[in-house]
Amino acid sequence: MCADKWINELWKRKHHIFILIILLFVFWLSWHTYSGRMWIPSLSFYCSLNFSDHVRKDGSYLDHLLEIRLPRMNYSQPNIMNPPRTDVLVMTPWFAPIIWDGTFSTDILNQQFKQRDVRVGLTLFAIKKYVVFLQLFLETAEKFFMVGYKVNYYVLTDRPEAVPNVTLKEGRSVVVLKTQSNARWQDISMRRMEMISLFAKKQFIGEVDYIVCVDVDMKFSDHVGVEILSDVFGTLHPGFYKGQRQRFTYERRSESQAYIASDEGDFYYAGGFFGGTVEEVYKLTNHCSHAILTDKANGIEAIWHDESHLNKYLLTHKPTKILSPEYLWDNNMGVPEILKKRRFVAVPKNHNQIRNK
Ligand code: UD2
Repeated sequence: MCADKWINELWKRKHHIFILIILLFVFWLSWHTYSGRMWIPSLSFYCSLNFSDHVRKDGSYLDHLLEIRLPRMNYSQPNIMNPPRTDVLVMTPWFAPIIWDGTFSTDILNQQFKQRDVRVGLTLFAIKKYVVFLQLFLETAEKFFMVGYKVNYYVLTDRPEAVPNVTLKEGRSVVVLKTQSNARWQDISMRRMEMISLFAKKQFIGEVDYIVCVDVDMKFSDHVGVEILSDVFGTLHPGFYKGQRQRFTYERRSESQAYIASDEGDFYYAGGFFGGTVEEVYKLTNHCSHAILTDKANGIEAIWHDESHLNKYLLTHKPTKILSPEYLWDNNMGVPEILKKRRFVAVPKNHNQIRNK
């Protein structure tokens, strides 16, 4: 008797139950299409199943992959017996290329990257007085940085009203992201890791393919293009590219998360120029910001702040490309013979006048 009543009730509500089942089915399928990108887009799984595991298994997505096909091109043949650079290391022991002038063809790379229609984000922190560097930075970036590509300059600043109005080429924009300031310059520098990881997750992932993270007290003075792009890249510090690992200014106190022993280390990377795909930059910055917080909780601050943590990360997670000091030079160091180009150069600053102001 009781069961009959139940069945009757259910039958009356059959439409509701049907809708509920459909919703549960959609939820279940979209859960399986979740891939670490955004949850909401994954609900549109009917149109884009690219990242779904079960679709990967069936392999049909292979038929829709973008084909990069180079046109007939005119360039000099690579010569095995005559390498373009013999004066510098151009490859690491883990087969990551080191980018020096003469080692790449901009024409070939542009053909490849243009067909992929890559979008590049550049993060730029201008907190407190550092807004004074923005004008020159942006003007020179428009001349030399990723010319011909879609670029978002993400300017993170506590003074949005001080961001200059620079004329930009088509497809390029300045995106001002208001952020807090810190009392100490060391904290401002270190907090960049946290802020980049937060915005990578919340914004960059939906807007660009690669993120390039640089210091603002710099200017471009020569071509910096897609030759720098790779999953994760770091840049050789101009002060240490020739040095022995024992002499690198890594963090040497074992209590710090950034600790590197004196018999370890490949290169000394500069804190002022690194990047990669949004996913890899998220991993890097999220890792470093947690390491910085752990240090803080343990009452220790790494000797060169975020740069020390970056060096530790790139030791244990080898970069897939390395930029030579052409990509981060300081004219106080003169111009050695091996440096054919100075592409991105420090703008002289008076530390006392600019820091903590
Ligand atoms: C080196 C590194 C830098 C960082 C720092 C850590 C290079 C070229 N630079 O730079 O990346 O690792 O050491 O000690 O390798 N900033 C502000 N407002 C401030 C202070 C800093 O916006 O008040 C931002 C700004 O983007 C600046 C960056 O933080 O370019 C790094 O600060 P810095 O340039 O004063 O540090 P520096 O020259 O010691």
